[in-house]
Amino acid sequence: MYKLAQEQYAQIGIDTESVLKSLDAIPVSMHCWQGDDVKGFEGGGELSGGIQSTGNHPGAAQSADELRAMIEKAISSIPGKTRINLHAIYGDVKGVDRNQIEPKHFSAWMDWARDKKLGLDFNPTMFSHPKAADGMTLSHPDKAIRDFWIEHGKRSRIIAECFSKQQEGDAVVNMWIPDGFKDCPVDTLSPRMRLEASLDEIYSEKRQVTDCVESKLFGIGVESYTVGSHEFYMGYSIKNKMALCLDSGHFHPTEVISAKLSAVSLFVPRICLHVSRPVRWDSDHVIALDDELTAIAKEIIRCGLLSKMDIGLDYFDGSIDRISAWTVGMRNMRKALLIALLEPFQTLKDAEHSFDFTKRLVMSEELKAMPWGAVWAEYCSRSGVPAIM
Ligand code: RNT
Ligand code: ZN
Repeated sequence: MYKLAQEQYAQIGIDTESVLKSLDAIPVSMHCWQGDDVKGFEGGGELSGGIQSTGNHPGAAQSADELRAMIEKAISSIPGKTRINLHAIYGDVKGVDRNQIEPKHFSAWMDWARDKKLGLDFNPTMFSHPKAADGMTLSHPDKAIRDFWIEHGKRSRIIAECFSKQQEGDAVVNMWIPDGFKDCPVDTLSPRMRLEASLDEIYSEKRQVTDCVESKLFGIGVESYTVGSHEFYMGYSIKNKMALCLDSGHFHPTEVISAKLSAVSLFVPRICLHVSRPVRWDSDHVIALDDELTAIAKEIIRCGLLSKMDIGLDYFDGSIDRISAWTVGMRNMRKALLIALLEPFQTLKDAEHSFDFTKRLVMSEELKAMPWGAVWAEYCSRSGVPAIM
């Protein structure tokens, strides 16, 4: 099947062998928090911050060792270069408050990652904590609370710098905070001024990491106003020449991140993705191989953005087997990238540049029936993972 597919793609000018090489080299960062419904290992505490994992499927990880074993199992079905995205609550942090975390609390993860040749990324955890109970962290009016979270942010960057030093590719440190209001605020400016000042302090020391800020539209109980909105972080990342994180679930329901990539790429040095699947709200369903996922991958490839992107996944479904949730999502991300790489982009581009929109449409539609599945199966078997699950 692969031989036939290879011939068919050669006819439209696509060399499947070089496509497979490119595909295999694209890193995709797998979020650790799918393994235990974003609970972490501090011991106790409810998930807060307007996000929610629903479902009660058995098998959520109860310890870091269990989580690592689950990740290893997932990776055995995932081809290509995988990174692991950690949150601060996943270290050996029982009894350690967020403003006390140190690299030593993540040494088990670092040893494991070195052994498995996996890159690590990091996220400060600015939710599910008594000091986030007012629904405000870095933008809180109380300086003591802001300082607590600033300290957490600084320490997160120190930990991530240790990751960068032991691996290929700097660790991404993604900053997402839940701050906002359920009902309409009167003063929308002051919290944003405080957030900007807090961030400036967190980033005041230079570190060998990819600093990244993640915007959001709303969360549960934070429906009316989010301090770190898209405009806020778009502006902040441009001004401070840092990476912007676009999460597929963080915009209005008909607004898609695939439509934002080319424009944003002109103004920020890096773009990180939290690829997710919002169903009517930021529900964080497992990503499916749907039109938007394919569109995201096509935009990345067509615009030549790979070298300035960090692709990560962000979803959490507790109603199904959690290891399968990872493998389905990770394989779908790679399938979408494969479909995008197999596109005779130059031919389509030439048609468009000469205003031959008929050819553009005819080709685009015909391409949908090309045998990319045979190329995928070949890729999986060469990578030593199952072609069919
Ligand atoms: C929340 C953000 C954030 C979290 C993770 C757990 O809406 O998407 O990225 O999902 O940090
Ligand atoms: Zn996210």
